Amino acid sequence: RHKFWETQPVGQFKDIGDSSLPEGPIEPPTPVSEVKQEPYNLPNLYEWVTCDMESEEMSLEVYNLLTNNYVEDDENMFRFNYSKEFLSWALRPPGYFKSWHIGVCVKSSKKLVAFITGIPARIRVHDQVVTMAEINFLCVHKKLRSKRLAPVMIKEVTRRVHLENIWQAAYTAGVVLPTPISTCQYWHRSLNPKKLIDVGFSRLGARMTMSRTIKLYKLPESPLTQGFRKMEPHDIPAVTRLLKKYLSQFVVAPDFDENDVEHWLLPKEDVVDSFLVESPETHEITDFCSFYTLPSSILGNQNYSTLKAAYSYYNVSTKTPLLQLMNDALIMAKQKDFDVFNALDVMKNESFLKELKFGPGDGKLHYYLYNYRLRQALHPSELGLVLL
Ligand code: MYA
Ligand code: JJ1
Repeated sequence: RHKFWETQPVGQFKDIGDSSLPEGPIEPPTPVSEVKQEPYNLPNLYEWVTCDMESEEMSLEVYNLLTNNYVEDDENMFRFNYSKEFLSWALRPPGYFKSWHIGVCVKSSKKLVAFITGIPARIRVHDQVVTMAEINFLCVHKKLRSKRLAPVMIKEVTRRVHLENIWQAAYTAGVVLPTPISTCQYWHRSLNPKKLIDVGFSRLGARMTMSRTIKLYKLPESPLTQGFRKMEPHDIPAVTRLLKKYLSQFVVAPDFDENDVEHWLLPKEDVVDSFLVESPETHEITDFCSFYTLPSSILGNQNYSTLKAAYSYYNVSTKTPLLQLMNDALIMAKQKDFDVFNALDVMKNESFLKELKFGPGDGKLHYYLYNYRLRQALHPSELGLVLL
């Protein structure tokens, strides 16, 4: 059934439920000197290109490929439209490898037709911190689909990750592959219900009028929690401590240091927004919330071309109830003109989704590890990891 994935060191469907298999790496590392030195072969018309994401020209090519060919919903009404600034942020974290930004182009014209990326990350699984690659942005041009290009690209990124002496990876996908460590549900909170209905993102509920719907989703103009403010550079040490402690309760979570927090969580306009609660009395940082900006192109609507979506990222509550903190996050997203606020049922999110009027979407997100076996699949609430 999965001619490619059956050959890879990943959990296999036939092994589900076999608790005699040990947790941890599926195959051992080999000396880096034994890693294949030459790239895998591509069909003759194509060649590998290492994408320099610092070059304006190259990042525009990547942006255009993804804008026209990346992930769509099951009815092909919306397509993710990551911005150039977002891609530059997502692909250049501390310690990134340019060699992991891999393109395939047509030899004759140099046109970019496929892409896959990795970035380095330390991810804790139970009590083991493992250096991994996070694999994302796998994309093959619509005209080149089903030609088995994806397996070659996955093998090539694997080879280049191995060359850095890294032997595990984490990735997510909307499709079921061998085999998910967890399956999460997308939830959506309408901020601009009229537009969402007009573009077919949501429907008018039964026995609901447009004006009742608009009233249902109304939010205050500004956040309600005393001491709620935007995160600033001087907050990095306190946010790192808060987040480290909070993430320690999940089975799979990133192991963030101050450099990671600076990169991933310091606000970056139109890319990532982060807020915290500073106690008015003690000036302690007690709570934190964040979301990233990922618009979708609306395919074939007369009136609108983009849906502005915020995606829940890392949230920490120690003093402010999570429900109240996320209500303030919704207020900030509305203030910033987002149309919808999306979240997965990871971490503690289940505790606020229904009460804050999120509804389940038609999409699921499956989480995977490469060359690392878990004895059992995880409940989404055991996941402390959000990939972009
Ligand atoms: S998830 C986002 C994926 N991108 C999209 O959905 C964008 C729109 N779609 C496309 O561009 C194409 O349909 C893609 C497949 C490129 C997805 N992850 O070339 P093919 C398997 C893994 O004929 P195409 C993200 O970015 C499929 O089961 N495998 O197919 C994370 C089949 O294998 P098998 C996938 O449709 C990516 C084979 O590919 C996916 O032309 C993580 C068919 O190849 C998928 N999303 O192209 C990648 N979709 O026969 C893995 C299909 O066995 C990383 N397939 O069933 C693994 C870790 C590597 C590093 C390890 C380091 C140590
Ligand atoms: O956005 C998604 N679904 C929307 C739109 C559905 C359009 C028709 N298919 C949806 N809307 C309902 C919202 C409604 C609001 C009021 C309350 C009730 C709910 O359900 C879905 C997620 O649900 N998104 C996708 O399908 C996009 C792909 C998801 C897989 C992503 C793979 C990522 C790869 C990563 O690295």
